[in-house]
Amino acid sequence: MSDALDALRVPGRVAGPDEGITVDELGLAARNHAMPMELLREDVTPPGLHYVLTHYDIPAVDPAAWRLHVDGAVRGPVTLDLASLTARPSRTVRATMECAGNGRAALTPRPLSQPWLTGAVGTADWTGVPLTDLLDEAGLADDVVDLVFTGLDHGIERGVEQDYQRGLGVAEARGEDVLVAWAMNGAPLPVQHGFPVRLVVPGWYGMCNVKWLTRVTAATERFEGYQNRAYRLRQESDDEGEPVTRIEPRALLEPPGFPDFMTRARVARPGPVPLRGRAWSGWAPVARSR
Ligand SMILES: Nc1nc2c(c(=O)[nH]1)N[C@H]1C(S)=C(S)[C@@H](COP(=O)(O)O)O[C@H]1N2
Ligand SMILES: [Mo]
Repeated sequence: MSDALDALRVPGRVAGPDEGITVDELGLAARNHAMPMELLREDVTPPGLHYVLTHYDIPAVDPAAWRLHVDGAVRGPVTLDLASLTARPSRTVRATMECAGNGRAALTPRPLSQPWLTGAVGTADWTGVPLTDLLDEAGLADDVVDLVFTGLDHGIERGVEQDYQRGLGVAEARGEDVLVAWAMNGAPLPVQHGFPVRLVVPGWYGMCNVKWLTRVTAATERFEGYQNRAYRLRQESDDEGEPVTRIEPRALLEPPGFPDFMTRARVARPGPVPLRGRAWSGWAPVARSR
């Protein structure tokens, strides 16, 4: 097994100057999908058109057997089944989620990965139990610094075998809009978005929003797992970089006119063409919309 993992322990790389999208990247692009840009016209992304990114396989989850565990440095660990989670007081939060890699296929040089153009974004109404309520029930120890969220999916990244896991600082995790969500747009979560339950951290890039959530572990040391180490903003590949956290301000236009099938080049008839778009930011509300 370790020889097999060693063979997969290849460092990330950027594409050569004339290197096109690789077959591996095509495979990722065919599994995962963007939001069609014309759907920027909708306040809430219609069902099935929210972008999807899944690193490993979509796990098979039996909702009757599923449990959420809140454990680690707590006074009393809590285990909930789906019926007891959904019976608790809930709230609904509208959140625009964006993958930290949105736009990477147009970067020069281009990092090899899921080759997003601009559509790795979507907006949904998420309903769930505020995480802070579950943390209160378990009783966090005073020296907790991070909450670690574990999904039921499992795979390998750069030779590291892992469950999908992300850590989040305790102050951020206690935000009133941070949800252990069991509904998307008023319906059970679609399987590709984390059925039966996912974490939603409004304002943070996608990687924090752990799908197929099964465990929340209170940790007294900073979590240094793969997914927290992997997401860093760097200018050069050997920079130490800065951790990627909240969504940076961004704006995109609804494509005007009508498209050419192959190239997506836009054609508009002569005359005024109103341009509309949307802007979002995970740091502060967008102050002006026109
Ligand atoms: N368990 C698990 N959670 C995950 C992922 C994953 O692969 N596994 N991908 C993350 C990334 S990188 C992004 S951008 C978002 C995508 O969420 P969506 O597919 O619901 O749009 O989920 C995040 N949560
Ligand atoms: Mo992502």
